[in-house]
Amino acid sequence: WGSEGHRTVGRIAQNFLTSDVSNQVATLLGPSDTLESVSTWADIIKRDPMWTWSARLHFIDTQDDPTAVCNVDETEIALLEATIANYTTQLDSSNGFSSQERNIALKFLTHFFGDITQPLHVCGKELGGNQHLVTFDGRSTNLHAIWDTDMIRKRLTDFSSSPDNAVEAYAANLTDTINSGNYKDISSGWVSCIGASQDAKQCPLQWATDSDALNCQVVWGYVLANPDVDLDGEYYNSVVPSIDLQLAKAGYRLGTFLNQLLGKGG
Ligand code: DCM
Ligand code: DCM
Ligand code: DCM
Ligand code: ZN
Ligand code: ZN
Repeated sequence: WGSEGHRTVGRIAQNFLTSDVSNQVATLLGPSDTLESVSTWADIIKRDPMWTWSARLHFIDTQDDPTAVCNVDETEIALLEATIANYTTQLDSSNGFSSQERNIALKFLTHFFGDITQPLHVCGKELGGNQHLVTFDGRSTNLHAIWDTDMIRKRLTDFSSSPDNAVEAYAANLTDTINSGNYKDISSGWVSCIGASQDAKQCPLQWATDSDALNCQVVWGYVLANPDVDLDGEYYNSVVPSIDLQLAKAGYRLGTFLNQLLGKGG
């Protein structure tokens, strides 16, 4: 996701933190930061020579062939799974990592919980759609960019004409939908692997597989069938429910995960 998507995820997660965990997060991040503000840190630093090794962690080039095959296998997820496991260990207060190490672990986890729900970040076709040129709102761009950024920016205009307020309002709307709206009965399924601590290592595979399933129809179906159509119209309308759902999943998972990891009496 682009910055608006990641900020929405961070803000939804923040809405679900218990007061104890919220205080721990505030201490770890420092007085000027929140899960929303640090959610884009991993994208900002990935081009710094010191951090270029981390750029490959934002996506998985699966052997997808939409609309026929959209699957993630154990080998493809292995690096991201190990990364999430390592940063989970570093963030856990019982393992003796410094507050600076824990701060960095929290920032990476906040970001990767977001990117794993962007379907094109778990799709190998045309470098996750980066090479698939499309038209959106009269402009030439690519499929990856409209999923990361353009379609979320358009969605945000439903919530506020001020871009600064829109992320907050969108996150509040998705939070309400999880608590008492259309996601109420399905949200427990999004986090079931987090509760099952023995299987916590399986979460990245489950989540990437869930995201990748969208590639075969929702993401690529219309695009491949209608190569010259501006995606700002019918296509945008057809995918908005999936964008809402994916951002809500990421935020709810992150909040639930932090409550479990940091809230265990420490
Ligand atoms: N980004 C950037 N420079 C680029 C491409 C992307 O700063 N040339 C930033 C803007 C987006 C974010 O990265 O918010 C998206 O990251 P990714 O393209 O890894 O999803
Ligand atoms: N921290 C960090 N990088 C930053 C800001 C803070 O690693 N840019 C770490 C240092 C502290 C913790 O986060 O251990 C809390 O920060 P603060 O000193 O701002 O409360
Ligand atoms: N990306 C991806 N799959 C790839 C290459 C890149 O999902 N095989 C993502 C990372 C960024 C965006 O596409 O979000 C643009 O990548 P870059 O900024 O590296 O061009
Ligand atoms: Zn991207
Ligand atoms: Zn990223």
